[in-house]
Amino acid sequence: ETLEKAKKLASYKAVDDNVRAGMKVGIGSGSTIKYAVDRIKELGIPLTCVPTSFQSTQLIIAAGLELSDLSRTPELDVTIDGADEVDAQLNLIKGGGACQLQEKIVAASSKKLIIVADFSKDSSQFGDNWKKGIPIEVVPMAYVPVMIKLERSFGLKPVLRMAVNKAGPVVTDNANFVIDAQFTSIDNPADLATKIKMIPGVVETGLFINMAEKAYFGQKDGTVKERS
Ligand code: DER
Repeated sequence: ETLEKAKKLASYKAVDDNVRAGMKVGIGSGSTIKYAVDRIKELGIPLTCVPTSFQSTQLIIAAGLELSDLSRTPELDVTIDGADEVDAQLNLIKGGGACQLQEKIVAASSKKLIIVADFSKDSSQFGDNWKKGIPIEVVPMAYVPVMIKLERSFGLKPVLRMAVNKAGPVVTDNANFVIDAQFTSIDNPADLATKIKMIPGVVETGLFINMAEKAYFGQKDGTVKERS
């Protein structure tokens, strides 16, 4: 349907523009990245892939691509990943799929971070489209004090992310919890990202500031809008 077609359009264009034989490629997580892996498989080019989650690992294996990790492949040519929202400055909110910790580590180990998304992720400011707050990965024993600080110090509205197909909270691939911190507007995302990261117990935030090189947004009319 429309969204899926838009995800596919963005992913195919991004892979064709940015992935070449012999590259070391970080593979993101979520539903959009699936199409990028499909395109890489279709092209049949030899390359080494590093995952960003159990889901990403499964995508790489299912596509018959060469699977590596950051211990063996610490410097990547490009990482392709999805996002929950992209602002006018190419800052990202990620973590809708609770994979932001490994995604940020892999993205930071890459020369380029390329974002693939449908039109619904294309915002000028955070909060224009994404209403679920900033995903924050926390150590389970600290989640209540972290929620208190998020509320008192930054006026955020923190909610512990509960699982759907499992009783209790979502547990990430790194055995942590996720807090979704709802906001009305974020004046200085870089500043907020740093301050949240400094709260004891916070492992990583879904604010990817000044990291992405280019974003591809699939459109309803079959075109792809690019922002860099
Ligand atoms: O969890 C994540 O960070 C995902 O990359 C998310 O931001 C995008 O997932 P989607 O492609 O399914 O929207």
